[in-house]
Amino acid sequence: MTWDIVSDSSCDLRMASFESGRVRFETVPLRLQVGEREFLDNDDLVVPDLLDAMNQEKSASSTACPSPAAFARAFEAGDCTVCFTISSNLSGTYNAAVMGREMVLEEHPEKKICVIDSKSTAGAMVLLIRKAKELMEADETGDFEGICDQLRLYQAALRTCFTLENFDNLIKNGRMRPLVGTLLHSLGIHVIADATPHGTIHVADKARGEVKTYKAITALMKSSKDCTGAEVVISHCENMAGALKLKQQILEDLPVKSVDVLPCRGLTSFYAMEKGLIVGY
Ligand code: X90
Repeated sequence: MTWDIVSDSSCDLRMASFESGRVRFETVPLRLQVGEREFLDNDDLVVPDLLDAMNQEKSASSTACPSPAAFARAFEAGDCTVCFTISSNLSGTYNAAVMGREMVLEEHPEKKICVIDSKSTAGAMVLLIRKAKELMEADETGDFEGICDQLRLYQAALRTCFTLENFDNLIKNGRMRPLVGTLLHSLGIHVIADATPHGTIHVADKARGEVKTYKAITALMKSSKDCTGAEVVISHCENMAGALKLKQQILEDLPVKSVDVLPCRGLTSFYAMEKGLIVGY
């Protein structure tokens, strides 16, 4: 019996950085359309090339979820598969995965496939993938349903918040309501947003200056749940320096267990844009 984890590419974890003797990991890429150019968000995508293309392009850019067939191909590979997707309130990816599951089960009713809506993206999905890997590697009885139940509970306990220099792509593509006050950015004010329990985006706070922004993020994290022993994953869009400062602030302010930093892949780079920081915990 083989264990598989499938995720869409918004998870920010690259296939090449996953290691396990027992569990296979595959990401199904979203597509990023920048003017006439299409970028497939696979391990080969070079984020600075994507950002350059976005900076040069005047016409509208957009993204598209994977097809059900792309998920079906990924699901056919394993006996027991858990799949995580970006919030179904932000993307059609979850629906595509559910349809891909149905396609595979028609042909192979013996396969076990569970699709979980992360109600988030990025770091929260990394944490779900990590937990799934741990549970699968430790499994001795083939308790697929038990593992899925634990992952659903873990999903519900995870939180996400983020701060971006630029919310244009989220707003232009209808993933977020326009911000009030367009002068915010020029005044050095940073907007801090978080994921609602339904997986939609909510503007939570504003802060002026870098230090105050990071402190406001840790205050938001503290008020959102008890962070004792929490694992935190920061993904950054070409902003390692900011990610490391935020990590330091989190370690100073909160009793978390760990803070990992990783670069955004294509989809989250497209929306977070340069300097964006996304925190899953
Ligand atoms: O189907 C598609 O084309 C994909 C659409 C994705 C839209 C939004 C991605 C935002 C990623 C900001 C972090 C947001 C975390 C909040 C989760 C509720 C970058």
